[in-house]
Amino acid sequence: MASILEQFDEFYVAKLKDRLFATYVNQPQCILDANKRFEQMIDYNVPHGKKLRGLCVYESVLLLLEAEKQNEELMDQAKAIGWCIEFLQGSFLIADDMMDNSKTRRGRPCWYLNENVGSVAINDSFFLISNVFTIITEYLGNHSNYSKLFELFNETFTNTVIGQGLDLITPPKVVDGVPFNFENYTEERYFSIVKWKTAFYSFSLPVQAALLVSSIDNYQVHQKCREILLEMGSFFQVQDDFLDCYGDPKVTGKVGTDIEESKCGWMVIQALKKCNPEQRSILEKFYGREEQECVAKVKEVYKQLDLVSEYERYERVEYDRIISMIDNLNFESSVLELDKTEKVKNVLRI
Ligand code: DMA
Ligand code: MG
Ligand code: MG
Ligand code: MG
Repeated sequence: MASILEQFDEFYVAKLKDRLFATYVNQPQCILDANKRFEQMIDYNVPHGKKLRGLCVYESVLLLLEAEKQNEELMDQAKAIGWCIEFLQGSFLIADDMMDNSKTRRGRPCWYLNENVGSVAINDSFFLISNVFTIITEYLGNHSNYSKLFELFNETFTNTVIGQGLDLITPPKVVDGVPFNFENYTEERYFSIVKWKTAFYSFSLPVQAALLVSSIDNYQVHQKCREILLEMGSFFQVQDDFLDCYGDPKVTGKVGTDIEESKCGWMVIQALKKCNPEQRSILEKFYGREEQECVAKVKEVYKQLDLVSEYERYERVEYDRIISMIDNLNFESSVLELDKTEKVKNVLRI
């Protein structure tokens, strides 16, 4: 029996791609040529990640649905929705790398840095997001939660754009000789940024989508799950920010740019909380600058403040807190039966 990942990949290769481009077969040659290029673009940007979000949908539906309900059509729908999240993610990453001035992604050059791509990548990002809605309609047009799924994706898309907007407008302009203005760099703002730019689409979306595919659409269930999932999502982005500074690019597949790009990230927020006036003035002098000597000065302050231990402490405390939120989750029996509740909890523990 193929693994869950193999089944998920097989669906992309054997079914999804053909269906996406099938509607264009009778179009003029130039449209077919344009689509050939889009196909290559999709292959570069969509299927090469860890696919955690997409797999989470498929795996969750496998856990939630009784075996006798797991027919081919419904399981294809679960995989299709999983791939929708991978398309959404691909779309955001293309744009994110351009906006963050990143160089590598998933161990290869960022898409916009490839030959003959450049700003065409903006349109490629639009193409990927438009495919999300095409796939939902193609595969789930007859599903009883079709419109709820459509709304969920649309809402999540909007929330992520808002989060990315906040991430991008928070850094002040860096001016030579003028101290960096950290006025807006509060923990409160930080957690708003990560909730909106990451937690909705990376955590809340996959599980809520899986619930809807499995015909669980009760508002209370969705709300309570969302609350926990948003906490997980923030935890995940704190980890991403930590790895931006301390991760091994061979493992993460990307080289961090948060210091150079003046990001309101977890590391600098902790540094600002712990630093003395001297250390603060070093941060004000060197944060947000391209030169590697400047980046090194900032990292030196992080080291003095022992932010690695700070991170490890955060990780431990948050992990326990989230696990106990899941353990304490319960619903009235009129909302969700006990065995279903246990299944939902197992989904949250994936
Ligand atoms: C990622 O934030 C958020 C989205 C919506 C892609 P980020 O720029 O920290 O991500 P990465 O570190 O992967 O570039
Ligand atoms: Mg980025
Ligand atoms: Mg970014
Ligand atoms: Mg990052």
